[in-house]
Amino acid sequence: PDTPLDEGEHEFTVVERDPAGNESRPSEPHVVIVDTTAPDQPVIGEVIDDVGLVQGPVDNGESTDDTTPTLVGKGEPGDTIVVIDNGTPVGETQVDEDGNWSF
Ligand SMILES: [Ca+2]
Repeated sequence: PDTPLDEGEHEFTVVERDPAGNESRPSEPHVVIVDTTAPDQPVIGEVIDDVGLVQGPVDNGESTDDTTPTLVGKGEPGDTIVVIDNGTPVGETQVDEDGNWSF
């Protein structure tokens, strides 16, 4: 399109016209959803330690002996959560249909 599409759902169809001016029936629709809005700022709900004598949630700034703690939180279903450790991405996980994610 010459004009950028608005945010939201766009149902495209096409019609073919020959040099004599005969037009086909319209094509089956093809729906495209334009989404240029960033998700809300996410929150790390909890970090869980499941190793050793002391287990359970690890508070912000607290120590743990679990070298593979589990991070959990909420998000928009279908979105991807990118986990970043000291500025370096270390993995990704999907937000499930109930809005929960875990890594
Ligand atoms: Ca522990």
